[in-house]
Amino acid sequence: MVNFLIFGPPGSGKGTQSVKLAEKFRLVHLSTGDMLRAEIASGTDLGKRMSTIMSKGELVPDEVVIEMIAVKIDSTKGFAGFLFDGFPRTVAQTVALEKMLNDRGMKIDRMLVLDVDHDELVKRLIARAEQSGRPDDKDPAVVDNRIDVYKSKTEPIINYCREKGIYQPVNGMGSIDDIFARLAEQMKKFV
Ligand code: B4P
Repeated sequence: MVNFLIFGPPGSGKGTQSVKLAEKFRLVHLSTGDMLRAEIASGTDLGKRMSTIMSKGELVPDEVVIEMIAVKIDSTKGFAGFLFDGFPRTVAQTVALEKMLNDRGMKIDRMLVLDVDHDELVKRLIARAEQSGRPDDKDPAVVDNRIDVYKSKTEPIINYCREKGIYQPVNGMGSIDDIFARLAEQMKKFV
């Protein structure tokens, strides 16, 4: 099993690239954003509480996403590994993921970080808002808050992973196909 994190600010293309990479490398794509949106769509109490948090551009509590990921890891068999998209988003989530994987004889093999300019992030999210109807994309103040939350709570994971020797920056500017080729080149070294 080989396990990757795909990492970057909101709108950096994590979700877009993960779908293509998971298919190419036969990985299980685990997106906490997609899992949370599915919970909201099914109208559960948990979904209702998470919807309020996400529509403000805040992170949902660590224990909620850690539990979701643990259930998925244990119910998935027969793949080459996992591609974690949008998880972890805090250092506490990173420590929990490492423990979860280590307890099952696995580890985080590589963290691929998409580097994208601030203006390009805002441009992509505004464009997505027109098609997706996602409430967290529609309001520019919420988009700004998501980017601020990324800087304060999520970016510190980069240093944590750099110290572990698994950090790999990737240029996230340009066409979807060009960025895909750069990511695939890095991943090939491990698969
Ligand atoms: P996510 O669903 O993870 O989404 P994201 O960060 O907004 O976007 P992503 O980087 O995946 O962008 P995408 O490929 O779609 O998070 C949403 C919310 O869920 C968070 O704010 C938080 O509240 C909550 N959450 C999720 N995980 C959590 C966790 N672990 N802990 C706590 N809270 C959590 O790309 C964006 C747009 O750009 C798309 O329209 C795409 O088509 C376009 N695009 C992509 N690449 C492009 C390119 N190269 N050129 C032009 N456009 C491009």
